Amino acid sequence: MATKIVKKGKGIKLQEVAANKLTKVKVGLGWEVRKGGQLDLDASVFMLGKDKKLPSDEYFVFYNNLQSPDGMVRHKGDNRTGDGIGDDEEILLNLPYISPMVHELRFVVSIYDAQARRHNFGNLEEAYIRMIDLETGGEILHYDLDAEFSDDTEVEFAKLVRDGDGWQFVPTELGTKIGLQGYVDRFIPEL
Ligand SMILES: [Ca+2]
Ligand SMILES: [Ca+2]
Repeated sequence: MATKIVKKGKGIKLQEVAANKLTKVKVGLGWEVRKGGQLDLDASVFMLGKDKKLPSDEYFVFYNNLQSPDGMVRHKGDNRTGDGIGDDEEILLNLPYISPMVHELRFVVSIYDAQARRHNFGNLEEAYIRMIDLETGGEILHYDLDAEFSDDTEVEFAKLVRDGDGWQFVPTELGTKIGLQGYVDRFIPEL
């Protein structure tokens, strides 16, 4: 049975998060591979307009595009091995200054080339995705990926939706097997 992994008691409470007070946020992704294995996890952010599509390719922040056009979403660089403890990949967000054309942020963690390599989160010794409110230092979300999403190859783990002057925080925990490209296809506007 799946464990409940949103840690409500830790850091700031989810109710407080809902009060649209988030400003600076960090996404942290950490993983450890079983001995002899190799697995590359990637954290990404899709910045969507009112139509729930990317205004342009540059609003997809990932390992090949480390900064959004407004500079307010910054990926600190691809990590391909997960070696070492703590966050192996980090994305920093400065919410109040995100371009007004962006109405929603979708957060996805994926396994690189998972289908060809027949990988899923269950192949990992330990893997987590977390979000931290940098103003308080508190964790607002923490998913144990190998335990909760062992059969999946990606998880859309949270979204932030523009709400008045702030952003509504919604943990989503949607496990999928469509690949990161599947998300790109979903969010690219139809010609
Ligand atoms: Ca990576
Ligand atoms: Ca690690």
